[in-house]
Amino acid sequence: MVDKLSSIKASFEADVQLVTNLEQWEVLRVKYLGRKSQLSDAMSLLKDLSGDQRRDFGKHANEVRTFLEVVLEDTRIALEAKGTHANRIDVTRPGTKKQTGHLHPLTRVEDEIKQIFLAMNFSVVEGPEIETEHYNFDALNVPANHPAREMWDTFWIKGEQGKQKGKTGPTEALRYLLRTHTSPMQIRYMEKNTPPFQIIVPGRVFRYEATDASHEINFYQMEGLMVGPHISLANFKYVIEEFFKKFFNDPAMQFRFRPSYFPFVEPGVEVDIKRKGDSKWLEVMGAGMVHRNVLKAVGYNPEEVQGFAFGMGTDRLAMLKYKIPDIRLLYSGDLRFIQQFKK
Ligand code: FA5
Repeated sequence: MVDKLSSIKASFEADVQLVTNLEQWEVLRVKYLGRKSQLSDAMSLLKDLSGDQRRDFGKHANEVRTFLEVVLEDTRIALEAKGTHANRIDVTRPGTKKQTGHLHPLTRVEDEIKQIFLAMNFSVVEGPEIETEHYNFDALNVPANHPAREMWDTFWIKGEQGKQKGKTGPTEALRYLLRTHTSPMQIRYMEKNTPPFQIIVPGRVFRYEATDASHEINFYQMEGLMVGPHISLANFKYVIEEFFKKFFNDPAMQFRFRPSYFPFVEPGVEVDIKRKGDSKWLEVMGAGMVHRNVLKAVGYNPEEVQGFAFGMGTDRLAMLKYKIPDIRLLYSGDLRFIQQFKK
């Protein structure tokens, strides 16, 4: 009988060496301490033994049971510690990259433009995307049937939408449209503010035209307006040259100011730039001195204050800066394109 206990203990000692995880440990526990274990069988024979034998055997069996319990418990603790250890972060393993959001290239370019003008003491103001015919055209010296309206193919909103309010408003019924440029904000701002001031107006504009690599029906502009006593084209030239040199980080870039026509400025200019490495001139904006008629219509005296205004295509500037070959990529929602602009 005592030999039986010794052999249980020996086989347990051999088996416990092979246990490598908690599942195997549980199997081992059941095998050696469970109700159907050899030890349990041996104990059940106790009742058949005589007094001394029973005492000796019982003592021995209890020692073996205690031994098994202690070793099993130590083994469990060791296995658990090993398991916890395996779950710990291994800092030497390559990590999994977290996908984070970032700004759209157009938002980024708009922010860059704003920062440069803010540093020159301009304020940022915004206006409505749905405009009245009055602010988009009439108040900008483009009355109905004026041929210059052809310059801006327009999305009109059906029906008449009420009477015009405001200093420059006509009395007739109003038509609404999707603004074709950010210039209407020139009028809205001048109606409510007194010079001197300098503002930029970022915003989305719409044109009813065919799309191609450089034309969208929905794109972004950045308007600029500076009004005050003695403001001249020389001020415009300085401000805009400063802006472009900073925007393209090219202090040696060249500029060309060509005469142009926009009904709300006189004289009107088109600005071309040539950067380091550019082989030809690039047209970047329309601009000019605010037309006397426009100043008068908002209640300013053109003898006392003058101003310059400009309007540039934010998309086109983004395309030039980041060498984007097709404007439509900016609106494609193609993540392969967008993710190139992660900072
Ligand atoms: C205007 O919209 C005038 N309001 C600009 C202005 C403001 C002139 C103040 C004088 C004083 P224009 O139609 O040229 O002008 O548009 C200005 C810029 O918008 C263009 O130089 C170009 O960069 C951009 N642009 C015009 N049409 C599109 C288009 N379909 N897609 C993308 N960008 C365009």
